[in-house]
Amino acid sequence: MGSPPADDGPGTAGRCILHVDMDAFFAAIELRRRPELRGLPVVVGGRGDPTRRGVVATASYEARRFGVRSGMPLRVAWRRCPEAVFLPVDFAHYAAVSEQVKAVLREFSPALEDAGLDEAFLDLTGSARPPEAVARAIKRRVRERTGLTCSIGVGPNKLLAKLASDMDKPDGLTVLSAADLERRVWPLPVRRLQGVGPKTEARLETLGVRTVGELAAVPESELTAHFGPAHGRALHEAALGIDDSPLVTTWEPRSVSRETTFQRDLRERAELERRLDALAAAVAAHMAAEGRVGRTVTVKLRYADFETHTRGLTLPAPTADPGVIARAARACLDRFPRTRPVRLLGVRVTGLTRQAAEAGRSAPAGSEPP
Ligand code: DCP
Ligand code: CA
Repeated sequence: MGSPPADDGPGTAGRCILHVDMDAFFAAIELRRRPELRGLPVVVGGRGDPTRRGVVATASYEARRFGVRSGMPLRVAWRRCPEAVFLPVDFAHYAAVSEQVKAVLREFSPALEDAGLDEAFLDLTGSARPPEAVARAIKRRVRERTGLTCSIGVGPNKLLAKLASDMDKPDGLTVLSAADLERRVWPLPVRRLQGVGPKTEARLETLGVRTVGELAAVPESELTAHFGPAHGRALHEAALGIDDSPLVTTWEPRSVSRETTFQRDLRERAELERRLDALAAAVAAHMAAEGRVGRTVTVKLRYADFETHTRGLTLPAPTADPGVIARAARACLDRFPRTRPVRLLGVRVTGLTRQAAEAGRSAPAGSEPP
């Protein structure tokens, strides 16, 4: 007890977790479609009318300077910052943008914990690239695709990664290892730890504990006496930067494929193309039903003598369009030497990501398969 955890920071054998947190999320989205409001205090909440009931969902950093905070009644925000621009909450729009952001994150790691509309954890353990480089690439791609900034924290667990993402907002990138605990985490107020709400904060204050470092100095037995065994232990471990909790990931398929073995071996190009189109259509329909798009189309071909080959093609952009997938599959088919009869044909799409709801809605209607 009490001994600091071994340094299992990024780059060594330990876990490598990223926490991605969008900056002033709802407000940043509103500013994207109302650029004339940039630089002004903007408050997003309720119906956007501070004379009516409702609370602040979020505020631009300019409005926060006046003391406007999430959860505050709009009326109070109005009193603190009368010149603020008040906007209504457009939840459906934010959810669509959130999907776009998550789709970008899934391109970097399939091990993703969706932690809310505007944040997620990513597991990069074992990644060959340094986590800082991946984090910079994520920030760049999120900005390219959505025009929004995020702050990223890198750490050996979820606890430290989440603390890190909040250390350099907005547009920040912070790496925390267990070795940084004393210098960078212990000065923080206990409230910043996950699992410390207003009630726990108040009870810790009666014990003379306000900072994480002060919490770390309290014997575990004292914490369990006050908070019970589970919560006491969790507080003790959090203060020491210990967190073994796994990411709660949702399972994501990596590919969608269909293949057919023919009743009789096929030779004719036209017949092969017809079969290929049908397979491409089935794959595309499955992807569309699952809300997924993919980038790489691969065709598998087995000759009558069982010799099997594949040819693949990566598209410029992910798609679930049956026409695009069928054309890519035909282009792959053209690259097989067609000398022998064929007994099996397959189409697979990999590089799957979730289709951003917004992109889906604004996309032109899918072209018909040829
Ligand atoms: N939100 C809300 N009501 C709250 C808190 C938050 O509706 N009481 C919404 C609005 C936020 C989003 O959730 O935009 C994310 O909340 P955060 O607390 O992460 O705050 P922001 O993303 O707005 O700002 P920050 O840059 O500090 O992360
Ligand atoms: Ca946020």
